[in-house]
Amino acid sequence: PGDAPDPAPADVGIQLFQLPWTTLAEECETTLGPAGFAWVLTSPPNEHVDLDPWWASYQPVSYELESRLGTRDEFADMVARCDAAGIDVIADAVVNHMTGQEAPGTGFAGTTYQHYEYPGLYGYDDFHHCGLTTYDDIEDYRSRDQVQQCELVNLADLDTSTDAVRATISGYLEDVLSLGVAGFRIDAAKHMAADDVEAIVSSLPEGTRILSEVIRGGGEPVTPEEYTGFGEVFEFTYARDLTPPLSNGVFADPALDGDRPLHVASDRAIVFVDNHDTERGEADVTYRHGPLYVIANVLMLADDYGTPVVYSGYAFSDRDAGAPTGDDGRVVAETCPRVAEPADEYADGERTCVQSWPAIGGMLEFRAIAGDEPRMPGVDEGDAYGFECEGRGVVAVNVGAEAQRIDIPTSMPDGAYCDVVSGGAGAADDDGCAGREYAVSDGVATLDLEPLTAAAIHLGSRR
Ligand code: QV4
Repeated sequence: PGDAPDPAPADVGIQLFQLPWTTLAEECETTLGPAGFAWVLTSPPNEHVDLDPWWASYQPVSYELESRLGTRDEFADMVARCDAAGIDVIADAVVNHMTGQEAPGTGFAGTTYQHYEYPGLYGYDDFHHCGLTTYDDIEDYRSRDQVQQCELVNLADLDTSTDAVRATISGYLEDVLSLGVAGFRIDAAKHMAADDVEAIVSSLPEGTRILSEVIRGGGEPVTPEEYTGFGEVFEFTYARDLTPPLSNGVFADPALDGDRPLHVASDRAIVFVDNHDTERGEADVTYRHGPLYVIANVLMLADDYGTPVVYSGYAFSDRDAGAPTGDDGRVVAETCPRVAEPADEYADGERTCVQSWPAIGGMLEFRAIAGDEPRMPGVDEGDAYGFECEGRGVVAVNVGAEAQRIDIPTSMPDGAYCDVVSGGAGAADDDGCAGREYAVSDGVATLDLEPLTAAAIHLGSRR
C-alpha cells in the first residue's frame, strides 16, 4: 500500500544469554539483522572462574577475552559480523568485583588467582574491606555504605574510588571497545558509587553506550536516578508493573505523557519483561508461560516508554544449571531457526529462540511504523485491553479464558489489515494475510481475540 510511512528503525535490543560468540554471529546474520533488532546484549566476555553454573561468568579472574563463550578472535569476529548485519553489540561488563571463592584457583583461561589477588591486575589493597558487617558482606540494602563498600555475596569488591582501579577498569573497557562494541551493560552498577562509574565511563570515547544495572528497591537509598547522568539504566519497576496485571486480567493506562511516576525518564529507561536474574527469581511471566509471555512482550514493544530489550535464554529446572557445554567446557549452542514458535514444553538446556518468534518480528515491524506516535487512552473489554499508537497502529491483548471482541477507536484509514502478532513481519501480501485479518471501519478497529492472544495492526500491514 502506497500510504504506509517509511519505517523508522526501532531501537530494540535483545539479550542473548550465555550464547557462544560463533553462534551469536550467525544469529546476527540470519535473524537479528533481518528482524530489525538494533543491538544485542551479550554475556560477559572475559575470563571467569572455572565452575559449572552459568554464574561463573559473573566472577572475573582476568580481563583476557577468553571464556566458555569463546576466544578473543571469535568475539572480535562476532562483533564485526553483527556490525555488518546492522546490529550493535553491547557487552556485559563485570567491573564491580572479581571472584567470590575463598579457595585459590585457576580461571577458565589458565590464570591463577586467590580471593583479593589477581596477578598483574589487582592486589589486596585494591579492594574494599568494609568492616561494617560480620563477613564484610552486604546485609542491609538500606545502608548506602554497605551496598557500595561491602561485598555482594562474597565477591571481592573493587575500590573504584581509586585512580589505579579506575584506570585498570577503563583499560579493560577500552580494549573491548577496540574490537568494535558499541557499549556496555554495567553489571551491579548499584554497588559502585555513581561518581565512580561516571569517572570510569567518562574516559571512554564519546557515544559509548552505557546501560547501568541498578535494581530499584523500596526503601533503598541508592536509586537508578543517580546513574542517568552518564547513560541509561534498566528500569525494573517497568517489568514489575507490566507482568502482574497479565495474571489477574486488570489493565490500567499508565500516565500517558511518556514519562511515568516512579520510573526514570523515558529516554533513560531500558525496559524488559524478564532477564537472566528475574527469570530465575521475581518474574511472574517467563518463557514458561508461552502465550502470556508473548502478550507481555507485545505490550512492551507497542508501548511508548523506554527502550525495550527482549530476552532469549535457555530452559532450566535448576537455577544454577549452566548452558550445555562440550568436552572442552565451552558452551555449545545451535543457531535458532529463522522462524520458531513458542513451545509448551522445553527440555532443560534447550534454547527458547525468542528472537525467532513471529510475534516478536511482527512487533519490531509495528514499532518501526507506529512506535514514535503517542499512545492513546486504552480500552478495556472483559479481559481484553488495547490502545492505538496515534494514526499508525492498534494493539490489543486478551488475557482471559474466553474469546473477546474489542473495539478500539483509531484514526487509521478504513480497510483490511493483517495482524503481525499471528502473522509476523511482512504479514500482508497479494493473497491475503499470513495470520489473522482485521478491519478498521468508521474510525474503529474491531479485533476478535482468542483466549490468551494478542493482535497488532499497523499502516504497513494494510492489505
Ligand atoms: C555464596 C553465599 C555468600 C557467601 C559465598 C562464599 O551466598 O553469602 O559469602 O557463597 O561462600 C554465586 C552464588 C552465591 C555465592 C557467590 C560467591 O550463587 O551463592 O555466594 O557466587 O561465590 C550472579 C548470580 C549469583 C552469583 C554471582 C557470582 O546471580 O547467584 O553468586 O553471579 O557468580 C542484587 C544486585 C544485582 C545482581 C543481583 C543478582 O544488586 O546487581 O543481586 N545482579 C547482577 C547480575 C547477576 C550476578 C551479579 C550481579 C554479580 O545480573 O547475574 O550474580 O555479578 O540485586
